Amino acid sequence: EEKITMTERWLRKHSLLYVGATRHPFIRSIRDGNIDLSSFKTWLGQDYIFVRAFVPLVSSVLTNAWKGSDDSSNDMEVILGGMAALNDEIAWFKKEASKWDVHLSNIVSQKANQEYCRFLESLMNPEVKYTVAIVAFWAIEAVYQESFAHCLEDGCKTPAELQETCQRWGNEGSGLYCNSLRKIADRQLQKASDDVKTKAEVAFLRVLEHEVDFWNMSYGGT
Ligand code: HMH
Repeated sequence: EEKITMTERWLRKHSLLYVGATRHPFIRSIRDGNIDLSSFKTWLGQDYIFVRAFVPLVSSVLTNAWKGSDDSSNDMEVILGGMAALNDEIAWFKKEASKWDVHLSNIVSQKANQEYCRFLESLMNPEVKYTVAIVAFWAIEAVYQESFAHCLEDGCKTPAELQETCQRWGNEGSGLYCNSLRKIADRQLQKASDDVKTKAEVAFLRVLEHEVDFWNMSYGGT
């Protein structure tokens, strides 16, 4: 009998939803070079709001790693690396927004974004186990990594002015970072109770659904 990890099992079981999140028409339109630039600007402004709400979640996961992980020094280093990248990302959003003439201070969070941010907040609840939060965290990062890596493959027609965006999430280092998060998630899942495993699988599915809604929101334009 083949031994597979829990995340691998879930990726196979929910592959339709996973592919829906990682190969969304928004991503396909970048890859095919026919993206509507107003969609891209919508995504840019909304994702800036999202990333700022993501920082407190990562901070909460970091605290839980320090308190409750079996390998807290490894986990803390990986998560802290993610925090550092987010610091960089916020600066990048500001620079990119000015390039596209998007005014970040005027942007209002749209419904799908508000709902995703509310979900992030729910993961910071003290009752939520480290295992559940780290699974969600991995899934959030993995969807972006895989989506944008898809726009960098040979033969893509990704517009030159969007290459940097795709590189930011789709680069090799970002892939290694996601693998580190996935290893932490699988290690935690291995010793988790059935109840925690179920909650983690639900959190994984919620992330995929929110990601699809987020792309839909951007794809639909302003
Ligand atoms: C909506 N999901 C969304 N935005 C992001 N920046 C990431 C994931 C990963 O960083």
